[in-house]
Amino acid sequence: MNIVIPNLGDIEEVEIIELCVEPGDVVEVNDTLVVIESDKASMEIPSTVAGTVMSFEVAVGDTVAEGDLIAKVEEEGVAASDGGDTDAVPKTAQASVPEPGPVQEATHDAPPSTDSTSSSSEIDVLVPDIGDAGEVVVIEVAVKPGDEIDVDDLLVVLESDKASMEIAAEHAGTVVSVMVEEGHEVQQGTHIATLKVAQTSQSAVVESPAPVASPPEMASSDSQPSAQPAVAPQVESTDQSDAARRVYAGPAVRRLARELGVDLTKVTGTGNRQRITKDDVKSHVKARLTGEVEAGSGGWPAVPQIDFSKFGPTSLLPLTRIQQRGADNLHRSWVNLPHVTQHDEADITDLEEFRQSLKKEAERKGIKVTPLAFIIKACCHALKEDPKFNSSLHADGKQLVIKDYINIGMAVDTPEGLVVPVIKNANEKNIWQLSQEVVELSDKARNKKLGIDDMQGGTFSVSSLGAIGGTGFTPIVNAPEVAILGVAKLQTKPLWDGSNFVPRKVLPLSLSYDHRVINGADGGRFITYLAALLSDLRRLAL
Ligand code: CAO
Repeated sequence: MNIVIPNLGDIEEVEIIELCVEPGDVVEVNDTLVVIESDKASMEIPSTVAGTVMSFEVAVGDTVAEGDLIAKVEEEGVAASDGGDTDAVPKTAQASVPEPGPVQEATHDAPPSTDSTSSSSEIDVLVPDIGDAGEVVVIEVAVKPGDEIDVDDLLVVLESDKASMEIAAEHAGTVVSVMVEEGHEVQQGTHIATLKVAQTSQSAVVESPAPVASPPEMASSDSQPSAQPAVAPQVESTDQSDAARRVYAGPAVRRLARELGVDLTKVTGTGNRQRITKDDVKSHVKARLTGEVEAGSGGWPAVPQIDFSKFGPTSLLPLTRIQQRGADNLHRSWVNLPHVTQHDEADITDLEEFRQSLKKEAERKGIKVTPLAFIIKACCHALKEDPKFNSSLHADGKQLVIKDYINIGMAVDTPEGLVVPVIKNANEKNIWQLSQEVVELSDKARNKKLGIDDMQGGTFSVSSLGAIGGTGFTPIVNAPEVAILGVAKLQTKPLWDGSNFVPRKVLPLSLSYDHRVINGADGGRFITYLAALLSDLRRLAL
């Protein structure tokens, strides 16, 4: 049986980067024979028959195209001379391997992706052939309507219970609409997004291929985590003589590694042929945390791993996806940003009186007004006063990106975990509008109705634990923002008015900031100004 290169979609040539077996080896159906790689991704070519590998017709480094002969496999029970030299295209996508098949087949098999009702330059992006994965979950939506995208820019990330895959744009252009949200379940053919392509050939419009999906855990020879949010692994050295330095990991794994600051060359892969899986990356991080990784390899101080069952019964409580992602984000911020937290108190006796006086009017309007709306309003004023707090540190570490808009992220406690929806252009909204948006966004958060857009673009965050309690806490900055305000529970305290102690309503404030961007004096001025605004609302009119 001749094994040939299968349909590669619109990829013309690929390189052989690995021969996985040797002549004489006995293989089963779906055993990988070779790994090929394009400039977008790599994929395995399995044997379609069980038998003995007679010969390889290619060598590592060869460039091959669809239909090229790779290997000859003598089928079990079929004599070599029986004319069994028929070409066999591996049917990876239909095989019962535990991972989706190569994207190129998906591309080929995907329904025509042109929306017949839309203009000729609009292309519908569909979920490609995902093998036997059935339904997969959208775990990340990387674009929103209006975004300009380039070829290979990431659109969405899908995840099955076995692996994740990235769907990238095949055309440069503009995102017209995004049909899916995080958490949506999709399957082959599901409409993901519509793109308006900037420039496309006639054939691309008429028969536009589905986007290139990088199959999970696809091997790649990329030996360096990319600094860019690259979608597909970049082809670098494929030097087989130095196999130990090769990094075998798919795009999703590379992304995770980048997010966690993991050098993939230091990770031991446990997948097929030492391919690095997400679990490997996580185990590596755990090992670093527990000091199992050798000293000097960038490990953090060790946290001992303890068998708690030695001391009594234990059980495992799985974390929700939101909790897991939140943990990653908080950890990333905590280890990357030098945090300082500054505390102060605002006398909001007058604010509370005013707020109570609004109750009837608020009821008529159907709006619930809590102190939070005033706090957000005051934050907007303070951010205008010192725009450094409304900035992000530029990647070069030498300048600040000052944002002219003010979008306030609001921490919301939900049964699934902490989420931070964003009140856009909060500085342009009045107390009624802010109050309404606080309620709307927290309702959406608790009902799992937040869209990606609701959670993007924050420039400063507020975390209010006021209704719950506490006298103060140290919130973690929601990086790449540079500051966050924590609000604790209002208390009535005796304050000295110059001649007497009088009962006043005092609100504890805790401002955490990135000390690379904000120094203590800035922090002191910001929180003092904020407290002054809340203590005397007339100042908001200045
Ligand atoms: N002190 C005392 N009472 C307060 C208060 C404060 N600082 N802030 C709010 N309250 C009161 C409200 O006035 C309301 O009382 P009334 O109904 O009598 O007016 C009550 O507490 C409940 O408020 P709420 O929680 O419904 O509304 P909110 O606007 O204060 O907060 C939200 C909304 C979404 C921020 C909040 O519900 C929430 O989820 N907070 C948790 C945030 C969190 O988990 N942060 C930690 C993240 S780690 O940094």
